[in-house]
Amino acid sequence: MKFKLLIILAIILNTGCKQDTTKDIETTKNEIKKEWWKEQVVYQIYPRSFKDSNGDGIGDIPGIISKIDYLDSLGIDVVWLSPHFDSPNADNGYDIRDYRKVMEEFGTLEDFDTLLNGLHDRGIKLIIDLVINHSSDEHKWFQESMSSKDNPYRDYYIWKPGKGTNPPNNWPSFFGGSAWEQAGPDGEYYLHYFAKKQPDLNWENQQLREEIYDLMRFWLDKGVDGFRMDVIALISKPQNFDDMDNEGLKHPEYTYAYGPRLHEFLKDMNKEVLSKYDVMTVGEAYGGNAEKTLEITDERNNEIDLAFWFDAVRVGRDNFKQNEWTLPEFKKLVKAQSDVNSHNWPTFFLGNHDNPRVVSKFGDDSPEFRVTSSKLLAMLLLTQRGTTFLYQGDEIGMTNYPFTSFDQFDDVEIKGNYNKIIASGSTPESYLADLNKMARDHARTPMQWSNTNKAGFTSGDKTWLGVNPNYPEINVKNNLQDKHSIFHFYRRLLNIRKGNDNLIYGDYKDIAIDHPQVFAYTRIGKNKTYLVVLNMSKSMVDFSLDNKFKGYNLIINNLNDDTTTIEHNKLTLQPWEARLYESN
Ligand code: TEU
Ligand code: CA
Repeated sequence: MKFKLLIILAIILNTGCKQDTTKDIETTKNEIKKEWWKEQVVYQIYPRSFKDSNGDGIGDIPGIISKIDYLDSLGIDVVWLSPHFDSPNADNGYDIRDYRKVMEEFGTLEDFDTLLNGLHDRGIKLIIDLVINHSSDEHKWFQESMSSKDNPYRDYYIWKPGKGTNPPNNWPSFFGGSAWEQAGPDGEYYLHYFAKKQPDLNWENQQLREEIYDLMRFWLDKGVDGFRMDVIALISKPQNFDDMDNEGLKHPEYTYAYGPRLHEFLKDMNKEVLSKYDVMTVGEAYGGNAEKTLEITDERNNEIDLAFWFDAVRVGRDNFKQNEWTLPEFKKLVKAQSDVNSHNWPTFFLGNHDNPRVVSKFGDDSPEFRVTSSKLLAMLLLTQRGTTFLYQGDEIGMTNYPFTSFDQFDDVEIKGNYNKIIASGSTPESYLADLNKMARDHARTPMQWSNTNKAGFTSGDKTWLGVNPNYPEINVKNNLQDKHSIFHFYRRLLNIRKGNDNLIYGDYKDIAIDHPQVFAYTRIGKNKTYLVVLNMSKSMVDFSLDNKFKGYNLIINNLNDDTTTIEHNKLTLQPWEARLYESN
């Protein structure tokens, strides 16, 4: 009897021990400080393309207001509004003429307040786009600055004399041609990293910095919940203004970004402005490497909260070419940005207004797999570690636009770089083929609301950029009606994520990083582990799991409403199948 008891005791102790070892491996490695902005899912609106309220073919703020209930029903937490400020639209609002005025085509300041209050009433926050690396050349500061060398605003921008009949140096603009343009009565050149109509502001000038702090306070005092900061890593300019060598010219962003005073400027902005409000900031950290990006978001440095890294989103991209890429390559980039130390908090996104549609890049937009792969991408997006950014239209699986000629594009970047790209050996046909993979305009076509005229985007008969011809099938109305739609899948996942500390703060561990078709990872929370298994291919795959996942429950998948428990360690995954399991 005694002996039997001992054996039973030994068995109990033994299993107990075993469980403990697994637990040991699976406890979170870092104590992460909880912050509201770490827990958000942000929905990006490109106002020009979201919803037109007055039939002029251009989206506007009253249009967005009419869709607040839609956003609320999706279940997102924050709206990021791409620039809504007064602008001559050389770059669709990323060229601001007056930082305190609303773009006339978009509405009025009253409309903005109505939008802000409408969102707040439903518990949705609003962050706005802060474009402070450059302004419009039509901004009054620039008009003054250009007027004479002695004007008090002269130093708000960066002016240099030319070298003979040439610009001050060989720096290129991202949007084609030299980064210098001659202007004003005395023949000097001003610096513009982007279009000629986007002169770079001179952050070396203390008074300019104060002006920017003031305009930030203007919007913060209205109650906005933070900023997305456009090309923030570019604001401090390298001061030597030396010519770039050939290597430098291939990727000028590495010369332009992370200038000598960037940290100083960001710390000062934080101290003077941001620290006085409970807001979130996310910087577009284009042009740096991991180490540099981590420095601006390290919480011990008091600069900005979050940054967008582009390595994963732009996998396979080389300037204007989208090359082939492999899944392990992508997974390694995701790991690098998701698995950062406890002093930083990552962001996760798969697309935005500068990149192609996510299903066309990362999924399969063929009729056979568009819905399934869009849902898989929804699961990838909403189970990652980091503040999450969802771009408008991805929640209904909008695809790239089938461009057949150059006059269908609007983008200043495409037009500006045409000559350079043809001169470098591309033919118009090959450039068009490249653009069909990566152009910014894919993400900017009007949101597809219904199967009626112009996809229900406008009541008029024209739109500022063409509507994708697939709108009769791909639209919000269809998605809302069908409970198995992409929209409803997003909604269910958003609901699983909301307030779920295990999923939000859990450690990230890729469990099959070299697998060529399957993206599989765990999110190890304090008292629950999630297992995500994604077949990112159009063939069936057998995938083996470690025994420790036995007993995990399938809580949502993208093929049917089944829920099951893992009994065998071998899963058979259908093409583009996505599964989310939970430990018990
Ligand atoms: O983007 C900066 C940026 O990284 C891109 O312009 C990039 O150079 C390009 O997309 C490569 O294809 C921000 C905004 O997001 C973008 O819309 C603006 O055009 C740009 O800044 C200038 O404000
Ligand atoms: Ca309009």
